[in-house]
Amino acid sequence: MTDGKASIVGVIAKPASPAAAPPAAQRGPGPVPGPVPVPGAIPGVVSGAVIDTGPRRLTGAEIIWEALAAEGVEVVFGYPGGAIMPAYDAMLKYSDRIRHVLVRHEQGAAHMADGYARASGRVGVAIATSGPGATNLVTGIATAMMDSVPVVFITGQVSSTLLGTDSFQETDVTGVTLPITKHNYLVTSVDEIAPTLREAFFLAGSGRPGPVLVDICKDAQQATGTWRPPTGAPTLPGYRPSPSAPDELLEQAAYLIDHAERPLVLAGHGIVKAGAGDLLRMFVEKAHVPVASTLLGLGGFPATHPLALGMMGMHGEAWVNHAIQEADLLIALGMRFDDRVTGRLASYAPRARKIHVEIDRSEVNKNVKVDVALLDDVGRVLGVLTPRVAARRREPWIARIAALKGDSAVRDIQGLPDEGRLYAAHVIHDLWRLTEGKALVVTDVGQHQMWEAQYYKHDHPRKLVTSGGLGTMGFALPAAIGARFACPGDEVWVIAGDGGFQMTSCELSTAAQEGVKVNIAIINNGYLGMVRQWQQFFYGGRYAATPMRSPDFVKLAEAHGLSGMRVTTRAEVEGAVRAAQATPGTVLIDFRVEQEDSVYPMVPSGADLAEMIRRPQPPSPLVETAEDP
Ligand SMILES: Cc1cc2nc3c(=O)[nH]c(=O)nc-3n(C[C@H](O)[C@H](O)[C@H](O)COP(=O)(O)OP(=O)(O)OC[C@H]3O[C@@H](n4cnc5c(N)ncnc54)[C@H](O)[C@@H]3O)c2cc1C
Ligand SMILES: Cc1ncc(C[n+]2csc(CCOP(=O)(O)OP(=O)(O)O)c2C)c(N)n1
Ligand SMILES: [Mg+2]
Repeated sequence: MTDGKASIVGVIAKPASPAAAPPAAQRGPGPVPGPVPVPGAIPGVVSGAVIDTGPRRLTGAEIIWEALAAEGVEVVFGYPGGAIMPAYDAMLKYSDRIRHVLVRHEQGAAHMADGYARASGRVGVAIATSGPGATNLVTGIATAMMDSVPVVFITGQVSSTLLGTDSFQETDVTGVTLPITKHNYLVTSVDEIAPTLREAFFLAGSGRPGPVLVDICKDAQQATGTWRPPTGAPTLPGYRPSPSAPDELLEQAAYLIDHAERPLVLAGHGIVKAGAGDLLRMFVEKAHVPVASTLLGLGGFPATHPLALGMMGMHGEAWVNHAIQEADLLIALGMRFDDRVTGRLASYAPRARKIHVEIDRSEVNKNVKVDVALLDDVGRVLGVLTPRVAARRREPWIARIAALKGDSAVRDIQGLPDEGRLYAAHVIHDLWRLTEGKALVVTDVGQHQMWEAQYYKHDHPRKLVTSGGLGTMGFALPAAIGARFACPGDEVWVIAGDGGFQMTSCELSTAAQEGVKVNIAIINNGYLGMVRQWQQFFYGGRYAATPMRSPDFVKLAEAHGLSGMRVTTRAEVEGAVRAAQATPGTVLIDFRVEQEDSVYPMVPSGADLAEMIRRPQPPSPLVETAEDP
């Protein structure tokens, strides 16, 4: 199983019901009024109708939309321009089948498609024109690539007759994106459009998911060809998206697990992607193995489960990092031993044998040498392993980890007296409490991202959307808009820094025009906080280019026709969050938090995992406590 759930069954035109929103083509530029959308349905899109199966003569531009509809696409995020104009013109005929969301910058389209894909498990779609439109997608493509997110990017290209002539808005976008896509295509003739898009969706969603770019020449869009609805999966010689681990290796893994006294599961993004959370729970409950999660694995295993330890790595829990260093067996499930996770490789988990379950051969033995590599889907492996491992208890090991927690549990500062100061940790803890841990949270990158990982306990998969591998500032707002389209019934919260939010704040306008409801918490510390923290710790406290002045975020929201609030004390947090929840449309809250707080613990880059910088004790009021109320 993978993220790719793109259906080959079509979503077909049938007359819109009177209750449905008007087709996108008829909408004016103003906000689209109306209720919060129904779960599982994109407003204005009629799904589940009967497919027209016969071949038809259509333009390449029309074939693009037929192909998208055949993949089950309900929403695309994009921005028009010359080389993609034929496709946009044809789109008007398909507006009751596929909703187009007009972004304010192509980077926003990429992140929206990415957020849609992460939240739904389906393939996201973003569209842009050639040249600057395509190059504006690049950061979003790289973001999706680093975190293995299935997105199909469609770009217009100059006519095939002009290729290589430096014609207007010509960029070699397949060349530019070669290293940051799972695969890419340049399409020069109308006959290639349908089979190429078919392959693109298959590649994006199968095996280790990832972004695929299809660059389509303008003359191919304008020419006429024959559209045939696709049947069956494409045949791609040499592409083996579903490897299968041999039985003897599975036996070896079961043996190592049965004979380990201090085993630890490292649960990664692959658990979320494979939808293997329940299988993981059955496995660890039987074998009695505690679970540490990567940032992208959070939610794959319920944070409130007794065997859940929390996040590992640079800003992970101290006891998790110590447990990794003391473990005698690591069972790495769908995670790639990122350097933020391992610290210094030479001293990483020195006492542990290692089992690595991984779908992509290139990840095996890349950073960490392992004893047993199971090249397979993690869900399938867990399904096979659980009946083979012994049911046993490991109380001494569990007790040892509890002792490691000891008085070092930094978390849960909410019991501290309200001294009138507002800490980011307070805000995020309160958000967790006030949303009952059920919100779909989309974070930006920086200190607030780490505090979210530490203080918002995710019990469900796909409810934390965050850029891990590339760490892309500006990700949160557009990704949240995309996630809201994927999960219209969810309460969506953006948690962003004052710096990163400004990188894509233009998408407030998209939220307003499209009538999208997301709540935005800006953790406003007046700094590029994470960089400031490094300057404080490692650069002698010299704050080079990190103090940051911001616009009045409340007025910014209001300028977009949205609601804004400002919170400066902890006493105001609950009222503001409740008001945001109750207010229709996107709401922004500017939380003015302590400016020079830091994220603890911290493993300095390249240090041993056990060498953590810990929160200084008084005078800081954030005292470490073992209490976890
Ligand atoms: C400021 C900042 C600080 C950070 N600090 C931390 C930190 O303290 N701790 C931390 O954990 N991260 C941290 N990160 C994130 C870190 O950089 C990585 O993105 C993250 O650790 C990667 O997690 P992962 O390996 O689970 O996911 P991915 O990078 O997505 O890797 C998933 C792996 O699973 C495999 N896979 C996918 N599907 C399947 C399947 N069906 N079956 C089997 N295998 C599959 C993939 O091939 C891939 O190798 C930080 C990021 C930022 C921006
Ligand atoms: C596009 C981009 N540029 C630069 C960085 C480097 N960087 C990482 S965190 C950070 C600071 C983020 O500041 P802010 O958004 O205010 O969040 P805070 O850390 O203060 O919570 C910077 C500049 C990045 N990750 N992404
Ligand atoms: Mg900041």
